[in-house]
Amino acid sequence: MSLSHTITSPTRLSCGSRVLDLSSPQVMGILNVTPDSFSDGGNYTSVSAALIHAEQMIKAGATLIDIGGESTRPNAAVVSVQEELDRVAPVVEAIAKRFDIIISVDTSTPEVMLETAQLGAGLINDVRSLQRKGALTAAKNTGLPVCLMHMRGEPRTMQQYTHYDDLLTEVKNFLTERSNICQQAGINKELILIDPGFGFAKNLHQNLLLFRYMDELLSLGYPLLVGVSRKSMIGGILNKDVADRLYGSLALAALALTKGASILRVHDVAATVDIVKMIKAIESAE
Ligand code: 8Y4
Repeated sequence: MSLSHTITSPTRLSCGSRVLDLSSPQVMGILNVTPDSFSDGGNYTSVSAALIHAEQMIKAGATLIDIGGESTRPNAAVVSVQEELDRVAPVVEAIAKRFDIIISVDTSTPEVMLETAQLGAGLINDVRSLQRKGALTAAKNTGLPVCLMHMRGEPRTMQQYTHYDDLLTEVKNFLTERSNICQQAGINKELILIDPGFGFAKNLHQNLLLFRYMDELLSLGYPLLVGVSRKSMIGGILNKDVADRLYGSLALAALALTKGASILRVHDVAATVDIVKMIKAIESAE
């Protein structure tokens, strides 16, 4: 038995007014709210489209919905605080009013953390690990759990920072440092999740290697969130466009579960939930 098997992380995550049961893996559905050029995200069309998408994912078995208003694509436009708020807040508010679901807000912006927490958000998913000015304090003041993700640089520059002497150790050290800083800022250890950050400042080989050994991150003692759905590491192996990456995504979802992931961040909720149920059934057979 390896050491990681003896290290535990919390099985109940307090997400504002709701509790997430992490005694078995959970599926986080990705809600797209990136608006087209005719819509500002806060209008009726985009809110109702988001509600329809959210309802589908909830019916399919998602227990969290991740909502983001800033694209992390390398060439994406910079979004102002007001723009981000205008996109995300109406959607968070509408979903919180209608559905019994934990809303994860994909943001690095303190104002967005504070405002969406007021509107019913249950988790802060920050790809910058609370490194933006004011983010640590804002996150602490919401009282919500935070997902700390490994990345280097900024989404627009991160692919310039793919030199590592020892990838796994450096990812581990980064997440250890960020989680320590969170706790020094007053965030309860039980409110921290970690994420290897697949596709963020990593080339194809590094993504594969990190995936293979990600179970070593369990030794840090935090639940692991994994986001690989439709990502380029699948495209790179299968040579398939983003629309044709479902089977590859499901293979990695299954593998991530066997490696101990607690939350899977995915586009294809129904298919992923079937995988979670099958693996649960096998692993609970005596
Ligand atoms: C196709 C599909 C191509 C998806 C690219 C992408 C993560 C995350 C993102 C993640 C956590 C993305 C907000 C990138 N990835 N949050 N966010 N972990 N915690 N790209 O891996 O999905 S956005």
